[in-house]
Amino acid sequence: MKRLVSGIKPTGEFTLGNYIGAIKQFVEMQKDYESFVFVADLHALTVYNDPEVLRTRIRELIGIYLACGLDPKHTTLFVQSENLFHANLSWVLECNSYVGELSRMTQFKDKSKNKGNESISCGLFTYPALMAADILMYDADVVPVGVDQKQHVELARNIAERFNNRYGKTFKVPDPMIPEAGAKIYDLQNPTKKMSKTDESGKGCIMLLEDPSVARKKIMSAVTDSESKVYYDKENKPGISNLLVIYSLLEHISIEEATQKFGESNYGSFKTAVADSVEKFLVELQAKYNEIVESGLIDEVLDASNKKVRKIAEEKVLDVFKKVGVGRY
Ligand code: AQP
Repeated sequence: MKRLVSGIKPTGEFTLGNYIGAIKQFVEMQKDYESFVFVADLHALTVYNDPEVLRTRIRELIGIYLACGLDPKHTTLFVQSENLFHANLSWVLECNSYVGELSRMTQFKDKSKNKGNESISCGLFTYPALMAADILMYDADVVPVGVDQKQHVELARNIAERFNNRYGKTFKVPDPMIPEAGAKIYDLQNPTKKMSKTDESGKGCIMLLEDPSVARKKIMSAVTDSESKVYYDKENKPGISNLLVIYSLLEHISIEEATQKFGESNYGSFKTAVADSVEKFLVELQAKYNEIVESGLIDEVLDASNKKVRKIAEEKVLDVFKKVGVGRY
């Protein structure tokens, strides 16, 4: 069975963008792939996070993964930092990456924009090497990610090929997998910008654990355009197109079907339908989440998976250490 590896950073309240762009894919693929899905907590350290809040978010994300339908029978869920080998492999891969290629990462350029060098952490610059370690550690065949992370998976491929050429075949070269629809969900107030969990105002983001009635209001006040016809046109109607994508994915229909359904509707009734759909999704998700939190399942799942991922990772890191010549192996 082919392997799938992916993760999410616990850097803020998890969004509908994280669900549609990432978790939904993991759930749909878990029966066909041996899946490893983790909480990328070491990645969260690239910017300052309050330690108590970070600890809370780590558990929250495991609860969300389970509530969204990741099944421990098919998916190994784990916390990245609890497998100490990720940081070891990351260092070796960092030493096999170049400043030039890391400087070309658009996420780094975006996240460091308007900040001086004295306030950008070195980790923000080098974290794609850690991401490569997360992926290459488990010999991933596919890495499902939103479109914004595709460049990092391509970098992981380059690092794997370079390492294999230098030291002999060690890593599988992974493929990124981008969902066809909904690869990027946009901010409801600024539909040309990605819906992001570290957005300061939060008005344009649907949070997975927020009060569903608040989420409803956010949909109702989403920015649209002055025309009054519902159809998909990402360039000229980014707000309506974003809502169509959200609706179609939550209702499991195509964008064409959603467009047909609302082609004659005004924006008010279209938004009401999207708000109903989002509200229903959140109510059901949160009910499952609360049940999971109370059941103690989170620790049970993590304790069981830790042994498995550490064993795989130790073997890989020792092989790498041997090949590069460090230690007494
Ligand atoms: N708006 C989005 N649309 C589609 N996919 C998204 N993802 C995140 N936001 C959207 C996908 O979720 C996965 C995990 O991402 P992450 O949280 O580890 O990092 P990120 O992409 O940087 O997410 P955020 O929300 O923007 O977080 P911050 O603000 O902390 O950087 C990835 O597959 C991502 O594509």
